[in-house]
Amino acid sequence: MVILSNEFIEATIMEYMIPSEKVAHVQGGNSLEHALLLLTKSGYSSIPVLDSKFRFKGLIGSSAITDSILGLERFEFEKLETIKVEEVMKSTVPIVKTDTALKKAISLLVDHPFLCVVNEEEYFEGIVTRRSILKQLNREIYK
Ligand code: 4BW
Repeated sequence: MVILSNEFIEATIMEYMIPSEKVAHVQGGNSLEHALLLLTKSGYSSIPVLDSKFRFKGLIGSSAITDSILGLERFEFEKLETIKVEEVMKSTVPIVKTDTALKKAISLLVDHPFLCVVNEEEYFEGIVTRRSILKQLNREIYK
């Protein structure tokens, strides 16, 4: 039987967070063309949307973008530069605070590939990904 250490179970998400400066993101006022370029270049399927003050606003993903330009018979690519990210982004997503317990984050990560972390003033601090948690869990299992 694998017994997880208290250190792991009682940790807060801060220890596993990818800091904001390393997270690819867009602003709500950016065009879908800009967002799609960033998503394609970064290789990520979904990234956070922030406002000009670095407050978290939602998530934008490549499938939401392609869906928004899907016409009756073709993709209307010319629309990419006229539609703004804030019109298409998903804003009802779970967010966690910097002091959220790891246990809570793990249960949310069952349904979401990553969680956005905000501080008390709602400013974006970074993300916690499935990978960062599974990496540590893997270490716990084999130590
Ligand atoms: O470009 C990549 N670099 C690395 N190192 N891994 C990647 C990359 N693209 C995908 N991956 C891997 C990761 O293991 O595929 C998984 C799923 O990617 P996703 O969801 O569908 O684009 C990645 O799993 P993860 O690290 O647990 O990340 C979960 C999700 O978190 C990603 C993406 O939506 C988001 N994400 C991760 N790091 C990010 C990020 N978004 C913006 N900036 C980052 N630095």
